[in-house]
Amino acid sequence: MAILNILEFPDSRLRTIAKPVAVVDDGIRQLVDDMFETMYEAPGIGLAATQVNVHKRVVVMDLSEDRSDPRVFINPEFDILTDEVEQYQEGCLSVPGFYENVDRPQKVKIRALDRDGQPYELIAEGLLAVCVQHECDHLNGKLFVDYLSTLKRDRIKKKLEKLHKQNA
Ligand code: QAP
Ligand code: CO
Repeated sequence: MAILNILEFPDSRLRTIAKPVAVVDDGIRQLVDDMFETMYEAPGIGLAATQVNVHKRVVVMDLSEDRSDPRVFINPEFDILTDEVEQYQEGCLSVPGFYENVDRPQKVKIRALDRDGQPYELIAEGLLAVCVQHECDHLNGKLFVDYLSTLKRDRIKKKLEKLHKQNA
């Protein structure tokens, strides 16, 4: 297992569109394990492979308090099941220290492969629905800050750029 480096906004590599996984093999399972270790260490509740500069459609998530509910989504897709939107305060390991409200559809039906390559479906509401949409966005090169005003996004960008310069 290994802790992977997490890319931070405004790194242009976060804009890469991830490729579908053709075969769920041991290499993908190794990536999944490393992503869990990286997410738990951060700590976070969700991580997309894009964030660790691997451009494959792989997401890991654990919304439990005690890290007892690891979920794997390979080649995830979702359908929106309701017109209702819900506002959640979102954060992101790639946008550390910033949390903003985002509106998203409240109920989705998810299709994905598990770590054995078996397809499954899941109806999600609440935080799970929000988190799946947030992580699927990463696989398409999109970040939660893209839903904010240009002013807010530019402020976050400048602050993070300043921090990155200080740390360089
Ligand atoms: C995505 O985000 C998410 O700023 C997962 O300093 C979050 O795990 C979807 C984190 C909220 C929906 C709602 C963020 C850790 C973790 C930070 C995360 C930070 C340290 C974020
Ligand atoms: Co994120």
